[in-house]
Amino acid sequence: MTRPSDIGTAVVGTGFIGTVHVDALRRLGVHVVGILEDTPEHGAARAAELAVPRAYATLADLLSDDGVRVVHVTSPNHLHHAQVREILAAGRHVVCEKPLAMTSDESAELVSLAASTGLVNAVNFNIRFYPLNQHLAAEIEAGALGEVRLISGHYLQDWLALETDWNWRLEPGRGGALRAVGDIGSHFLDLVTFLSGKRVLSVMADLATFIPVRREPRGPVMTFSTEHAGETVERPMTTEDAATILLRFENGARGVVAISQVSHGRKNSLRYEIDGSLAAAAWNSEQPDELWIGHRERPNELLLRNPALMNAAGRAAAGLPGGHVEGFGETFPAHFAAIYADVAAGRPSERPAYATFADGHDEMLVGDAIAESARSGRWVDVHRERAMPARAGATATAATAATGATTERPAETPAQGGPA
Ligand code: SOE
Repeated sequence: MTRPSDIGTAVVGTGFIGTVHVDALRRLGVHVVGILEDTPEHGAARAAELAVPRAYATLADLLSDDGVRVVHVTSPNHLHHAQVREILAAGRHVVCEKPLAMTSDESAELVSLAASTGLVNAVNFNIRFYPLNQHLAAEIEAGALGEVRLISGHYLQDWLALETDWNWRLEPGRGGALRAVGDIGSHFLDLVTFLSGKRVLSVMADLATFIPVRREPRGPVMTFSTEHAGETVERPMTTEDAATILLRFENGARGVVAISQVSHGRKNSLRYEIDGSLAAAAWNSEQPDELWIGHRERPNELLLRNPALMNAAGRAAAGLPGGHVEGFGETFPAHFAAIYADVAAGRPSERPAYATFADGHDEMLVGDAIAESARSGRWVDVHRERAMPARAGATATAATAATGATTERPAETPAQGGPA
């Protein structure tokens, strides 16, 4: 029986999120054998700071290490496609930060490659793995809310609210043509699709660039950095600071979401409300241990994350007893535990609870529709007619065969009592 400590893993990129990956892997007991950075010197410095045994000079150097079975890709978005393709070709399982690629053509190729290898492939939509989101997804699948009718919410941040705020995501050549939508809108859309089990069929989107010229500082800047000292250079912006999007889901449900990285005071605020025919549920990522349950004919409820009151899916993602608040950092070990169970088995499970490349590709297709709608000012359907192989091991329905994406969840034991 393979245990996490038997699995050697390497991490590409050690910025804000890459460091979170390293920490989470260590909490699981996975052996982080090395890291790769943009230069050997930077890699050596970061390996020393993170107490990681090796700093590789190149990706080829990393892949020549037989002790590496899994590679986590947390480099800037424009590097994902080429790096993931090389990693799969070298027979390694891969966890890639979102968005999976820069374009849906790139992500389609990665889905096909992953399916042909049978390797475990995941996209880091970690927000699925707050315990109450895992719990709610299983409750909705068991019918606790009835038929999902309306999904509303937002994902708001303020770390790019000043014209002097800078990050590689502001450069389309490194972050992609969609910035706020690609970076955090993708989290919201993946999450509500996972929770509801319904995919987005069409969108009506409006994008806004409120800061048309920003001031790029000389030298590197970390994500969420607030240092603005030194000389800067004016840079015209072509990507969106914010988006307002109407959604239609495959069961007829409707949705509306606001996405923004210029909303003062909202540090990392994802909120959703899911209104069903029998009940409703709402959640706030800045108070992640609380799930609001709405009722018409009895008092509303507030479920505090508590393994004793959650279903099997919620319990599996929880690491601490009720009252010991779990947050953003804990979603990574919960997420990776699900992925590494498949790594230990040597292949993807039937219907993973984590987002696979097929799910990451589906988000790219939704992004294409959002960009097209913003250009045309019209409703645009998500174009899933592209023939995609069913994912290795996945039970692809007719709908998912088109993209290989599925929103079905692992079969759950019936809800273990307690509120939805
Ligand atoms: C920046 O918007 C960022 O780090 C995203 O890239 C992450 O995916 C999100 O979880 C937090 O904010």
